[in-house]
Amino acid sequence: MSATAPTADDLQAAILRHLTFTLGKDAAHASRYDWRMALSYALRDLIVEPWFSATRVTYGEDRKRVYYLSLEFLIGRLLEDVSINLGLRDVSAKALAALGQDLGAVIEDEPDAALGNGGLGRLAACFMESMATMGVPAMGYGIRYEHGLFRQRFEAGQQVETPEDWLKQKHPWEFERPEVVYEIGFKGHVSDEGGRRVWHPSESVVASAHDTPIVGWQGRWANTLRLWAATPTTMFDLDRFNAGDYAAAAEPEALARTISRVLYPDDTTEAGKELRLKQEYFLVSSAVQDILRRYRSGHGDIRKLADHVAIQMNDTHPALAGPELIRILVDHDGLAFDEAARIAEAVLGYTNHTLLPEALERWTTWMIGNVLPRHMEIIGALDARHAAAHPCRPPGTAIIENDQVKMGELAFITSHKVNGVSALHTELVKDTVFADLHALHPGRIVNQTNGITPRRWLKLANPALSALVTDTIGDGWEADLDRLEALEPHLDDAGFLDAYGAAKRSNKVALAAWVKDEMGETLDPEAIFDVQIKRVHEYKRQLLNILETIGLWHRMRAAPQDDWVPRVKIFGGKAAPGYAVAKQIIRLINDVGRVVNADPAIKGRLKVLYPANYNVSMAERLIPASDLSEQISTAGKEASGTGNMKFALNGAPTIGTLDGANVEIRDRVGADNFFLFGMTAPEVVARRNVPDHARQAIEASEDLQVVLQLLAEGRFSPEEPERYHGLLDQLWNHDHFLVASDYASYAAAQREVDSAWRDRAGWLRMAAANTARVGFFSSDRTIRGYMKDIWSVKAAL
Ligand code: 26W
Repeated sequence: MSATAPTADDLQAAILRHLTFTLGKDAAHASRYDWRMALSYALRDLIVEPWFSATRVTYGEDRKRVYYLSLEFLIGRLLEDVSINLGLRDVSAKALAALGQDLGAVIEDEPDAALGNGGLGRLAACFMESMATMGVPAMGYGIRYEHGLFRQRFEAGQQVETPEDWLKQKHPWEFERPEVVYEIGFKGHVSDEGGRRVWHPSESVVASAHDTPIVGWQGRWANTLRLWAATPTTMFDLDRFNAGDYAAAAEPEALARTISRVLYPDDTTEAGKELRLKQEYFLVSSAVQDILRRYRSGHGDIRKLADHVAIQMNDTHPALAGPELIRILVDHDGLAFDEAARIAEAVLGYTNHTLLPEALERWTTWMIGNVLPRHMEIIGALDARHAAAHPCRPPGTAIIENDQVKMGELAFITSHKVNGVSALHTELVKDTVFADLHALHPGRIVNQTNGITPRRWLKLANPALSALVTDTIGDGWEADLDRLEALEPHLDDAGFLDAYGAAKRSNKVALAAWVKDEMGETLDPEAIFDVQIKRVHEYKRQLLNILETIGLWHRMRAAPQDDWVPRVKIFGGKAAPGYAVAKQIIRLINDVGRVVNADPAIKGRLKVLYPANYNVSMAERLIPASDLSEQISTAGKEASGTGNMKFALNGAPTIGTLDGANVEIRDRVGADNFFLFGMTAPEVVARRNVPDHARQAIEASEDLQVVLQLLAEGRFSPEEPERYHGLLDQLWNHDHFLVASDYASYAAAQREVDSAWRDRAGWLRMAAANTARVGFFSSDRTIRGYMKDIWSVKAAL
């Protein structure tokens, strides 16, 4: 950022200039939207210089670049994040105040850019911010969905989805790039011409670029997030229009735009829909064409591509990048197939984010053969090449099996490095889903434990705690999170712990005020704010949480005179629209909340809340006000989790299983600062083989039997007593995610939480120890790992 940071007066002038000349609004008639846009443009102006200089340095020093390909970037809001990274949050507040505006209200006016489902998409957003903060020459490639993840509201406790439309208002953070366009072909046929294979697509759309600068901490560098929008090759069919067939005239455009119209809301089950495949290829082809155009503009020898380009595939969704790169190198550059495949392997890296079988993408050879005939040929050739190189490879390692193209195997075989996202997950990737390929390619699988950006998830979300940290250990931790260790000596300082508790309490009071406004419920800030926020899925076991809550409610009613520790249970999360069981679980939580929250017998000592439409902005509001972090997935199922890191950083100890990154969090914060329960991953596998494991567990637990009986008799759905009989049947007779078998251990851990809470100083020390010891989980550290182990890239700062 320019030498002298702008003063509040400078910024005020810039805001007024944009209000007047960019928005054409008189301050006297400006709306909150206008003020937000004016401030956004004023701050955006200050990003341009570090953005341009980053590009100049990268070109000037011919630096190797990282290209991060992802179908999802769960960015959230940008205004406050940009103001903080430019060090201008307070200056912005002053400038707006001088203009009679409140920064908080202006910030709230910005819609979330909800271009993702959950963990995978948010990780991509944290990575982009970390790479900009560290000065890594990088570019993110994604799709500019017109509609992000659906809006969630509840009708009688049931999730109802409505289209999200973040672009109904202008998006101030992007620059349109009408000159950056690529034609993307689909379908058609492949012919032989002069010994070369030539693809003749029968359909095509145009990908046009929209660039959003992502500025890093202290505004020293900014990278580009390039999002592609689909537009028609032919805008408008005039003949049909003149013939009065207006709909038909507009059809080409409508059809083309369909490709970037909406984000697929599934986060674990592959849709298998042609449109999804087209979205994946649309992203991959526009990105690879853009990467090669940029490379060729400064380099002659395409064989040296891997020295200058690293491409990371965020799960299998961009796995067509390999075949697309090889297509261009063979069909356009005339390279031999084997050489093209070697270049692709040296360029590509693949990150696996899940072991769930239903999430591993498999496209039928028919579907790929139909939509991408030339790529199907190349995939076949890649498989043959791999078979030739490994004659005794087990059949499961093949890319094509049973008329299906396994995108995991394709991504693995076309990459020089494959990584898992936590230590446990990476071991499970080696031992299960890619065990045979691991044996064939030892050393290809590496671990890169996930991380989160401390700028958004502490500095922005929790100013009270951030100020205390800076007061205690000085600043600098924002870009070097290991410095939090300097808090260690203060863990036994009563004054520090009081201040720590005061910061947490101020966040809880603020949240209670918001809940009062939004939901009309009164919260006791002295209660434990016990929070489970994430996508709703059976493996994440929101069901276990609500069943234990019913048990607690029942015991409170049975002994209202007892000195119960007050508890506020907060749930947040969306279910994929087609995921019926997850929707039933949401409905159950709301049904239980309706009964518990209105129950005078427990005198408000237990509340169950489910604020609708959980998203990045809501996470920023809930996490700083949380006391307990629910990370209770069936061991072996949550690849990493990143919410777990955000809670620990903000002083909410974890109640959790040894799953994903929980294992590493517990190792670092210490076993006595973590409420562990449940089976380990190997125990889960063993327990599954016990016939009737659920029935046995239920019969062994009085508490659980009482809970299930209340459900069976419709205690929370008097208007439809049998409403949860399906869920109960699942539990008694399947319970694939071992809710029943882990129930007693979970309930016992919750009682440990209650007794720990009674020791105020002890709890505060535990919370502060979490903050002090999770510096490792900064996404800056994660990116350093990728740079060293996968991309061989140096930072420019
Ligand atoms: C094809 C449909 C689909 C869409 C998204 C399948 C799978 C996904 C993602 C891989 C699901 C996801 O978000 N996985 C989460 O990734 C996080 C970042 O690595 C991890 O922290 C979570 O544990 C993992 O569930």
